[in-house]
Order: sequence, then C-alpha cells, then structure tokens
Amino acid sequence: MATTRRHYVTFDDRPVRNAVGLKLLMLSAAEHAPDDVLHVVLPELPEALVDWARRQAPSALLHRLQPRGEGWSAKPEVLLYLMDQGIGELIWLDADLMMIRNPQLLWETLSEEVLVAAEDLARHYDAALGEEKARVWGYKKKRDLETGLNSAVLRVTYRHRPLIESWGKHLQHELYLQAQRNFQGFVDRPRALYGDQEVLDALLITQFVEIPVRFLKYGPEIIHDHRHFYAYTARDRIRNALRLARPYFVHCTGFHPWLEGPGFHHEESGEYFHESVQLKPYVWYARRYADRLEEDNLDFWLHYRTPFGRLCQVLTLNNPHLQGLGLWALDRYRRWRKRRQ
Ligand SMILES: [Mn+2]
Repeated sequence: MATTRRHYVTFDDRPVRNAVGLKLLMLSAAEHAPDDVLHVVLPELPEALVDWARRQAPSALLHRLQPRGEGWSAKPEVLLYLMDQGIGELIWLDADLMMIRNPQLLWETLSEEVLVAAEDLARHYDAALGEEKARVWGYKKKRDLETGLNSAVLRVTYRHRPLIESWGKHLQHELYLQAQRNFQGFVDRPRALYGDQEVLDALLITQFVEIPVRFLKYGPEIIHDHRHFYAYTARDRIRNALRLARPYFVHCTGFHPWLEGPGFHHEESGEYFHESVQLKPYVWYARRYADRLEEDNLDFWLHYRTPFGRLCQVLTLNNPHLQGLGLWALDRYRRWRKRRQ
C-alpha cells in the first residue's frame, strides 16, 4: 500500500554556524524517512552545504528564503512559503532535532483539523501564564491546553492557514518585537512574550479555540535533551530503555555543544557539562553519523570521553537512555545535600 509522502520542514538563519545541527537532522531524516521530503529553508545556500546534502542526504531539498522574522520567529513565514507552493500538510522540525524513528505512524490517522505540537518540558499547562499570554494581546482566554506547548515539532495543514497567518502577523507586531529586543539573557524577557511558541499558544487559547491540538508526549514520543540533563527523568529513561518502540525525536535544547565551542568544559556552573555531554541521548544518536558529517572539530563533544563517562556506558551496556542515570542520581544527591544545608 502506498503511503502519503510527507513534507518535513526546517529553517535556520545560521546555516554555516549550525551546519552540524542541520546535517544531523538531514542524515537522520534520510535514514528514517527516506521516502519523505525534508525541506531545508535557509537565508543563504552555502556551497559546501549544498554539495554535502547532494551526496549525503538525498531526501533533503534546500530552499533559499530570507524571512523578515529572525531565528525562531521565522516559523510562520517559512510554513506559508511552502504552503504557497501547494503543499497541504507540513511538519515543522527545529534544526536541533534528530529523527530517531520514522514518525509516519503519528500522522497517518490524523484528520486535517488536528494541529500537532510537542509537549513542553514542564508537562503541564500553566493556566495563570495562559491568562497573561492572552491579556498581553488584549484577548480573553477561552480554554486551557492539555499541557505546555513546545513548537519544536508542529504538524499543520492548509486548514490552519488563518492561524499561521495570524501567528506571523503577531510575530511582526511591535509588542512582540519590543519584548525580543529587551531580552538580555533568558530571565528578563516577559514570559508571555518569550518566543514564537508563547504567541502560538496565546492564539490557540483565544482566537482559534476550535482547532484540536494533539501533543507529542515528552518521554515516550519526544525527548527534550535539555542542558539540565535531569529534565529527562529517571522514570522516562528507564521506561524508554524497556520499551520496544523508541521515541520519534530527540531535541537538543538549551545547550548545543557544537555551537558553544570547547569552552563549556571549563564552565563551573554545577551542570557537569564535561561529563554530561558524552551521556546526552542526542549525542549518542549523533555519533552514528560522525563519519558522514564531514566536519573537523568534533573531538570536543561528539568524540569526547572521560573515564566516568566510559564507566557509565559500560555499566548500562551503552544504552542511550540509561547511560545518563548515574549522573542523574549524582545531581539529585547534590541538590538534596544543598537543600539540607
Ligand atoms: Mn529547538
């Protein structure tokens, strides 16, 4: 039986700096969803990347587009650009994601009305923050979502066009742009206007309440591999190790070692970066593509190993979910001790 050819899409405004992230997404999509298309939309097309994609990632299709919105604010513009080419269903993937299993099953049974988004790290809907997200735009909240929304993965269809257009307009609004400009680090930006996903959330709970939202479950369906590695809980690590079916996506968020450069090894922030990088599930899945990346300078993260890390890997039979358990426990202990002092 022939299945529908899916259209995945990603965008990055730093195609040279984030070449590694883009390549990993392209390689993983070419492996797990070889019959689908991954549209890679970039403001410029570096020759080296185009040449690499032609050889290594046959399912990727590169496009040049300079959107008005920067970084994560470009999502609606990129989605509309592809919809204008007659594509009725699009699945957005952040450029720091990797596919680790073909997600085909996820989309097969969905009706056109359903919007899919990832569940956020917090795993619950903050109703009070929802009120605030609606209020900053002068809207009234009409519903709460089932859980926190993360826009790293989004499935939209032509039915959602009015929502996407409205989302794009809101992201160009002075109110949003001002909040983005004021941002100095992560704390001072207003939470209700933090990024594109807060605005999408605001629209879904006010002007577009008729759209059903299906969430990809954080844990069994998508792993947010956060800088605070304890965010991927022991329960989910063990469950994913025991499950026959692995999650569809791993999302490297908050800490991108290849973007940070080797300096993170010396950061004394109590996050055990030099130990945790080698135990991240994202890095585990990335290693299988090491030779095909055609990048130098992978030693400080992709090939980085310490004796502690090796021990964790050996004791857990090199399981991508369990290898971080030891560090998880150490971190819990450290926090418990700190609270008692
Ligand atoms: Mn991301």
